[in-house]
Amino acid sequence: MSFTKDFAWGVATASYQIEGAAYAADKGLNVWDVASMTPGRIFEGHSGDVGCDHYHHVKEDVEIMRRMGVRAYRFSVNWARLMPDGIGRISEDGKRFYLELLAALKDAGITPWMTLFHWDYPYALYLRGGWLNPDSPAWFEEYAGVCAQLFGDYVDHYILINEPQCFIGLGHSSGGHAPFLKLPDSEVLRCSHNVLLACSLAEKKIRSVVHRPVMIGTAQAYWPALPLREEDYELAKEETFACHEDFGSVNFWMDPLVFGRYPEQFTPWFERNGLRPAAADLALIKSKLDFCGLNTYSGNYVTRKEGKIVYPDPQPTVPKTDMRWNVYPDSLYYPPKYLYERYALPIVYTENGVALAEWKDVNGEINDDSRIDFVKRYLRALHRAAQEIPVLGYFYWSLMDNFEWAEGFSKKFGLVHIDYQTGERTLKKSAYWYKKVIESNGEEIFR
Ligand code: GCO
Repeated sequence: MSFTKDFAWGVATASYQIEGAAYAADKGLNVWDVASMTPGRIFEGHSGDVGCDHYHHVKEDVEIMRRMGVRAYRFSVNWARLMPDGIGRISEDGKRFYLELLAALKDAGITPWMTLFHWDYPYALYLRGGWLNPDSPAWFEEYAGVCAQLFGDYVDHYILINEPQCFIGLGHSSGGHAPFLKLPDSEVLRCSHNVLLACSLAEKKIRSVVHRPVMIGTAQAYWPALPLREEDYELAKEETFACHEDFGSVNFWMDPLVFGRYPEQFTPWFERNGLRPAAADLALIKSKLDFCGLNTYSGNYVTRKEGKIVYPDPQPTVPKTDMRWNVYPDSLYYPPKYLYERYALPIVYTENGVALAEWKDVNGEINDDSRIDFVKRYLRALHRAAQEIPVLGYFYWSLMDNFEWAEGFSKKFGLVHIDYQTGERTLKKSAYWYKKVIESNGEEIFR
């Protein structure tokens, strides 16, 4: 058995991480543009002002994907590039840029998967309270409608938001990402609720604007508990869905969207923090999602010892990526099953990949064998899952080295190396290997 014939073999990027051109034409600022102006927030003062400069290399980057045989490309729209004030006015330049990208993808035979929001929140809306503002769902709905209207002829696959766990959890609660807020849980829960309302309004809006069947989902940061032994499966699943009183769980976000209710185990936490969601809100939040998009890099093993739940520390032999994330290929086997059992939605790996400490060698090559090994191991696990549950696609994070948020350009996830001085693109050994994976519809991972 192999991956389905129309499996979406893809690569992923996000606007702020690759576009650069932060001050092009009438683009509005976003919270990451502004965050990078404050010293101490981002590694060695890096910013996405220029970075990979994808804005000026868009044709070349699509050509690279074509050469790699990529079938699907997940990218995001920079909200304030398209709508400088977040709502109202549309930028002609922003519109032109994304239409140019979409036309190039079409020529190259690559299916676009468009993320509406990958963290670069318009600064103009942030100044009006951002996700705390009760109007924020309607702002997002308007923006989603504009995207559907302008790009709907090209786009059948929509990812409403990327990783609410991070832009809300890290961005508004623990303060490690833009807008670098440390709000009390009561306020962060309001933000979260508005994000869910925003998703549901956007989902309905897109379907009403694009008059044909489209696929709509979200991309969730999913860092699951893994069964140490086969018999720990149910325990690991329960732990994954438990309330840890933070914003990191996947069911905290997915249950309301799929079932129209928050997970029961979260109620005591909500009550302590004054969140009493109105029944009408929950009915509205319930959305029609077509797939469950997941971003997974690793997880934590769990087991039971003498009746107690324990998370054993990894053995020193466990390989770690340059993010210090443990290489646990099981993360792509058990966890998609937990979610399919819960939501009965087909799974899409909207992100998976590895950061390595690497550089161009004296011959101008990047022989990233460890990346090939990482993807091979994770894809073997996913292949095993795909024998049991529907899996529609896999997007390697990322097409190119890019701006890794607070880590700046210090972490390299790309299949393509970027020289940030010259803008030169160089395919790494893994890019050629991934091409073979795609051409063989996955058979290459068993070689
Ligand atoms: C996220 C984002 C990506 C990251 C990637 C590697 O998960 O943080 O979706 O933008 O760059 O996951 O950390």
